[in-house]
Amino acid sequence: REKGRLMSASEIERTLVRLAHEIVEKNNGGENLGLVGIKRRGVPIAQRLAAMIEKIEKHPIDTGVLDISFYRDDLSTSGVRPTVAPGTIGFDVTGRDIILIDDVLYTGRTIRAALDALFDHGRPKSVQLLALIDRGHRELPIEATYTGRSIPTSSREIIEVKLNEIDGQEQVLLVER
Ligand code: 3GP
Ligand code: 5GP
Ligand code: MG
Repeated sequence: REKGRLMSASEIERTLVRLAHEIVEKNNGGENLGLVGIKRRGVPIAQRLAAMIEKIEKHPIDTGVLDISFYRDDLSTSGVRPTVAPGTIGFDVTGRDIILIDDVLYTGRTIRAALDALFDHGRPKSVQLLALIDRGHRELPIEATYTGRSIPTSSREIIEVKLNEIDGQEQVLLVER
């Protein structure tokens, strides 16, 4: 059941522009940056931010993809963590300042698993975290370096992030399960 719209298309756009500038500011122009989007909706967010930073700073930004479903401790039924072949990121993360990017930050378990997966690919110089929405309810000591919006939610609520590249529409909705 829809309870309201949290962000419109133009609000998403303005928020991403602001986050792109924050990233550039915190990383001295971002020559050493690599952006890594977490499937699925972290990926278009990472690509859009990379395009914005490239426009601001006039140098290319490496962008990669992580699919962490095999690394989630609570999604593995056998109790044995499956091994995932490295190589999905597409550039060498060693020595780089990596920004992990997800649409919604919730318990933090996805990010813990993403750090595992990331370090299987190499040894970054630093790792920062960007979430378009922080909905609270953390179960691990993980916080975002860059946050689009902090939206306190109940555990029965879900944030629906709709992005053109995946959903053919652009908005963020608050929904009751
Ligand atoms: P995304 O992968 O495109 O970001 O986790 C799979 C999808 O389910 C996610 O999409 C996310 O948007 C959506 N989702 C919504 N609520 C939840 C939730 O509470 N937990 C998980 N794991 N996924 C959720
Ligand atoms: P975690 O609980 O590990 O922080 O989040 C699990 C995954 O589900 C992450 O990819 C996160 O983006 C997604 N997720 C968690 N809660 C929500 C939600 O309310 N809405 C959406 N769209 N994604 C969510
Ligand atoms: Mg997500």
